[in-house]
Amino acid sequence: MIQHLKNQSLMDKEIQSIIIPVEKVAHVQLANPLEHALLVLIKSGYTAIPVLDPTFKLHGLISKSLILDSLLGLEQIEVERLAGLKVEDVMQPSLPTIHKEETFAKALTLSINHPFICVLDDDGSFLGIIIRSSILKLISKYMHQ
Ligand code: 4BW
Repeated sequence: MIQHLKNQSLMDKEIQSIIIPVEKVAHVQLANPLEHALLVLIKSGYTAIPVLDPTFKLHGLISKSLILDSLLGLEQIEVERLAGLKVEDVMQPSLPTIHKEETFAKALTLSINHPFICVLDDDGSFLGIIIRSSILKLISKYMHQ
């Protein structure tokens, strides 16, 4: 199968065709109240989403589990903590990124451990994300050709 995929040059392809552009990516800003991030996560249905700044630079990732962890008291969830926290206090600052002109092979490797990968421009601006399901869909398409 790998030989087949290589013959089809899938692995050498750039990843532009499967990028979800920034305007379609649910995201929050560094300075947003944590409660806002929780609402975006609940309403969008996603587990985790990117954190950007006002100039669309990527700063990290916020997830339902990071938020719940931040509310964990000794014996109970302390929901009142939500009011005093911002996204930047709780976000995970490291997350996988890929340059828009890198190959599908790199995106595939990163997707083994990450459900989505952030795509960056030459100047580090956030362009969008590549999601694991798009990667699997493309491989499936090539396999069935
Ligand atoms: O709202 C949803 N619509 C659809 N069609 N599928 C969904 C939705 N929410 C979840 N799913 C499915 C997808 O198959 O569950 C998978 C895991 O979701 P996640 O991780 O844990 O919220 C989804 O897999 P995926 O499409 O490969 O997406 C992988 C991850 O990428 C998601 C989420 O963290 C992120 N993501 C996907 N689309 C996004 C997004 N983040 C922000 N904006 C988007 N538009």
